[in-house]
Amino acid sequence: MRPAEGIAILLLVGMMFMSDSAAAPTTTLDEFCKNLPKCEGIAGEGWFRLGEGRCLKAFHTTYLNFEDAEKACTQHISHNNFTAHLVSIHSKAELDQVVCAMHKVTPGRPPYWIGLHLTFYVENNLIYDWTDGTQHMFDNFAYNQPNFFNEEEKCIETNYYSWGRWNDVNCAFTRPYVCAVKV
Ligand SMILES: [Ca+2]
Repeated sequence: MRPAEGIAILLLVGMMFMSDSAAAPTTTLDEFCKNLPKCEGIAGEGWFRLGEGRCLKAFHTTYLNFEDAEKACTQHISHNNFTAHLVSIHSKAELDQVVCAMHKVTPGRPPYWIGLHLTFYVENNLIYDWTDGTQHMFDNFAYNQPNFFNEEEKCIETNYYSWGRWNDVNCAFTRPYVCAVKV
């Protein structure tokens, strides 16, 4: 064996060891998400099924503030006369599908915008609504969130410390975002 080959093999073994040890938590999510059904009803790549009648896509390369992210969904995506919005989430099953769609394109777990935002508050009474107009009945906030810090945090990001956990932040922050549309 020539020295260069020996070094190459050592490097390869080292890389395999590193990726094995570093990937343990994500391998579980890879396994959990491997059967996420693709969405056949909408044009373009990267769309996955959401619940019974929607499709979703994680737009991971463009960072926008909350308002512009919602506009990116409403102004550029529609299907059969339905307009897309930032994703609304109504059950654990839907939450899992959103997490998997994000994880497939960004295993590093950046925070993403979802469609929940504060629409009314008086003292400790905080009312949140989904931008698509559906009823807000399901929450998955992280511990001690939402905290409405400095009375400035009115928009909801997900993946706060762990996949799928929500946090209220300043709407001017820029985040990648998840759009969903009826099909
Ligand atoms: Ca917060």
